[in-house]
Amino acid sequence: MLVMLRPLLFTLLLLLVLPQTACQTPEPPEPAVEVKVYEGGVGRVKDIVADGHMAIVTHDEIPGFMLGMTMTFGLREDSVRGAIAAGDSISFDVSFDGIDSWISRVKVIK
Ligand SMILES: [Cu+2]
Repeated sequence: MLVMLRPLLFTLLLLLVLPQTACQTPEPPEPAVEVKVYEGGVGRVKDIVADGHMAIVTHDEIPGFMLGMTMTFGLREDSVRGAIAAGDSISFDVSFDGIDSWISRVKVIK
């Protein structure tokens, strides 16, 4: 009798298990990257590089973020890319996501 029931039991077992594996919820998405924005950047554009997508800027201390230095910032916004050129003195905000930094709210001040 048990031998005859085996295929039936196997089928019942499959029916119990299959829907659970088929309907597994997907992995939760990566946690959103936290972007911090530091205001009050002031500096001078030395060069525009990377086909207009980055600027080399000599900047004063950015409060709470970094000391004065010359470094490269991303230009992620079209409006920023079109607004600055080598030699411009600028004020700006810096966004930092833990890996990349880019500038926004850029104003040419001289
Ligand atoms: Cu810097």
